[in-house]
Amino acid sequence: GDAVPASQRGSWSSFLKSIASFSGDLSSLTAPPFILSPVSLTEFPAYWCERPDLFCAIADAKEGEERHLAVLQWFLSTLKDQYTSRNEEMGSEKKPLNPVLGELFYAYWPDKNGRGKTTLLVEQVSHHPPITAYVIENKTKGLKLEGHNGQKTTFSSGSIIVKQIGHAILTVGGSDQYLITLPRLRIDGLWYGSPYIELADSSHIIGGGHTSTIEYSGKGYFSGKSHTFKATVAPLPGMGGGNQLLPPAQSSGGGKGWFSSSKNASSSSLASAELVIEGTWHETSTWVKGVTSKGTLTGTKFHDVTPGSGAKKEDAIPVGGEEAGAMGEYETRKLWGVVAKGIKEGDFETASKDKSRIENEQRQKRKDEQAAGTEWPLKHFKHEDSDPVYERLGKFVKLQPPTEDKYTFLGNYPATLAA
Ligand code: 0T9
Repeated sequence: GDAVPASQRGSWSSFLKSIASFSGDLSSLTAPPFILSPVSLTEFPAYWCERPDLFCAIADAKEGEERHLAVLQWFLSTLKDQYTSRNEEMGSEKKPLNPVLGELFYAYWPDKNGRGKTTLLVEQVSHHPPITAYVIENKTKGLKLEGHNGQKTTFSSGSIIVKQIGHAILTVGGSDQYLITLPRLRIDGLWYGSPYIELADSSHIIGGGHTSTIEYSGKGYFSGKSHTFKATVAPLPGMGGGNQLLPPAQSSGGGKGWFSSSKNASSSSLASAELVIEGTWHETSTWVKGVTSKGTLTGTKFHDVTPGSGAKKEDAIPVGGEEAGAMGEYETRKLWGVVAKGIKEGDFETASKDKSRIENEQRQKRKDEQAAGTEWPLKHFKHEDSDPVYERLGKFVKLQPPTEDKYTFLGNYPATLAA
């Protein structure tokens, strides 16, 4: 069936034509009303922590293999929220509001069962191209996730291909660091006006003496099923810290070591120590090769985000209104308030009028800055041209590009988040 309202067919097909003849920054193209989302991209980093119990479990896991697997389990469990939640909540993928430079989103997940408060601070650090920087922190657990996100889009045989720019770094206890890279997206279903995301290629988690390579595929690929992945976890010898690969002679023995319960006990090749998990990222996954330091887990469940599963979803509580004080006009829900209300209530005239007002004001600000020879100052982050942690950890899987920009959080939490 066709999800495009009859009255918007013309504007949808011209929108598709403009996408097809365009590459780079899709966010600035004007789309027909039925495909608009009332939510700005500055709210998206909340997806990283909508299952705070899994995030906090990382801190409780033993450094090394066990913690690396906790990071992988949390990461996989964020994918459903990151990439299918608009379909579930709004019927299809929608075009998010394109954040303005300096736009802010502050939110938190409250303390529960002694896990402590988890805070989220987001700032739009670039408008052209759009780049969003964020920090998610739980001081009680000693967890900090810092990252930034941008997109490079192209069009290929009816689909939008989105290459994600940026990465995230998770720090546990101040020094145990994990580099997280981001998958490629393919937006399908455009022709019928019901876009959805499929993940493609691969992404990595590197840290804790291990590396995870997560390969993604969809309908018509190796398994034929949507939202399929295969994660391969391998130890990184010589990385220091965490579980290192020990030759069999030095292994502790007793059935719990890397090799003792495997058929290849005499081999010290990396491949024999590999762990493999397969499944669908929006549902569940299973250990396919599960000889871990905790015993043999082959055949048992690895992650589960189906409704009613253990990994509960909790929406972030936004800090706004009175409390937002210092954010002023730049608080995302305040800035886009009229536009969002218009989109939700079908009053697209009001929505587009206010959207134009915001965009014109922004253009004027940039002109004024140029005339004055000044630049918009970032509030919470400092831009750097390279990221030493990305460079150091990325070498293990020969990441391309070999370095990336970095947005370093200045640590200047507003009082409302610090408490
Ligand atoms: C980081 C996420 C990202 C942002 C969005 C591609 C996209 C903008 C970026 C990558 C988050 O961690 C995860 C989820 C969804 C991604 C968005 C989906 C999407 O369609 C938009 C792009 C810019 C469009 O709006 C394309 C036009 C639209 C009509 C298709 C629905």
